[in-house]
Formats: sequence, structure tokens, C-alpha cells
Amino acid sequence: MLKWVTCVAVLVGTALYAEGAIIQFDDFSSTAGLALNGDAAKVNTADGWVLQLHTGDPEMRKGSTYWQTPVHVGVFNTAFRFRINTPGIGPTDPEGEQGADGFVFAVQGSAAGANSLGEAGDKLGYKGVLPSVAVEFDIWKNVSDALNHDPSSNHLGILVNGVVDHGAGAPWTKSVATRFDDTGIWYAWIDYDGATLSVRVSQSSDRPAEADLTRAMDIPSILGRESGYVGFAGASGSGLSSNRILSWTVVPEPSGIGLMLGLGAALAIRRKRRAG
Ligand SMILES: [Ca+2]
Ligand SMILES: [Ca+2]
Repeated sequence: MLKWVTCVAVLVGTALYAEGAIIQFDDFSSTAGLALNGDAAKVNTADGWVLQLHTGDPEMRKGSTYWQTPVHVGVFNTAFRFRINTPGIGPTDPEGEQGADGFVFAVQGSAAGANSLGEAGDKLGYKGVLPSVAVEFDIWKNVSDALNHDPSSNHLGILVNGVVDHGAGAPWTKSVATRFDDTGIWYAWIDYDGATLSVRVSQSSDRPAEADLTRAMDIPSILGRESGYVGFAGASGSGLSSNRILSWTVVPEPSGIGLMLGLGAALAIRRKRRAG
């Protein structure tokens, strides 16, 4: 089983960065190499220096951050920790839950590049960003406005080309019983093997054996290129929250540097599982 920390290479914000190299932020005391857009900023919290996509108050805040150099996206693995705080005030959604709206991890090739930022509210700072693929962590059920076909007040979803409407039946979503905005730390793993995008979440650092959500997709074809900007976007609406990324690793493949530094073992496990 892969543990949370499998990467030993640190290569952040240097001229040495190449499309196949590793991105690793153990914290965000430095945001070198990242574009910070909208309300996104590094803030010092009880968790240390974190990347806050937007503040929890007032309404309709949004922010995004993307690595400034395109990353090879034919095959990649990314993992991050996050914490969503809600102030416990404001309206409730159809399930009686406060706090909105959530965030996405996105791979995108938009004209704005690393400075891309979509619409606020239920659009998660992602709507309008294309071409792209994203995994959403959605904490507000949008149903009454018939916009998004959200399956629940707390769900994962895999989105394409900046469209946040899941469509009838809400395909490629997965409701999660424990709320992402329970103020606890969450762990997420997103893996693309060239054919299927897989998402895992947990409140522990142990990577789950089974994926919570998968979607077959050809990411390079969607982007129209082999590389893309990787990062996060998040937003609040009339409901409030602050989405915070605590740490983040991206391992594009092939990564000769990562292999040399010992990533080979982790990748071998993944390949063995894929072949089995
Ligand atoms: Ca929503
Ligand atoms: Ca949704």
C-alpha cells in the first residue's frame, strides 16, 4: 500500500523544472512556481503555512492557483491534504447543511494558462476554464436552481471543460458520508494511468486500496496537447467556507529525476497492480 509520502524529491520553483519533474509542497511557506489568482494566498494557520484558495467571508469569494509550467499529463499521480473551514453561519442547502461551495483539482490548457480563474459560487472557480479536466470536492447541493444536478450535499465529481452541471442522474459523482467541511484534515489521491482517472479520499494518510470514483478519459485528447497546467480552484457563494490546501505533490510520468531519487519502487507497485 502506498503511503501518503512516497516522494523524496523536492524541486520547486527552480529553473531546473521540466515537464516530467516532480512538484512537491510539504507546506506553502514558499509559493515559488505557483500563480496565485483572485483571493488565493498563502496564510499561516495552526496547520502551518497553507494555500488558502479564498477567505471564508464575505460571500462570493473565489481563487485559484496553478503551477506556472505545463506538466506532462499523459500519465500522472497527484496527492494532497486539505481542510475546509466553515464559519457556521449563513443559509442551508436542501440537506440542511451550511458551508459552500467547495473546490476542484484541475488539469487545464486554457488560454489564460496558470492565471486562469472561473466563476464563483457553485461554479467553484472552475466554470469557463477549458479545455480541462477536474475533480470536484463539492460541499453544497445545487438542485433547486436545476443547474448542477448535484447528487448530495457532500460529493466528489469528475468534470470536463469547465462544466459543473453533472447532468441527469449525476454520472461520475460519488457522495461521501463524512463531510469534507467537518473542519478535519482530508487526504486525496488522484491518479491517471493514461486511460482512467481515479480518485481516492480518506481522513487518514493510508491510501485506500479501492478508488472512490473513476472515469475513463483521454486527457491529452481533451486538452489537445500532452501537457497542461495543474492546480486548484475554489469558491464560496451565499454559503461560506475557506478551502485550504495543506500540502501537495504531483508526479508526472515519465520522470527520470523521480526514478533516480527512488520513486521507482512506488511506480513499480502501481504498474504491478495495473498489470494484475
Ligand atoms: Ca454544489
Ligand atoms: Ca457538484
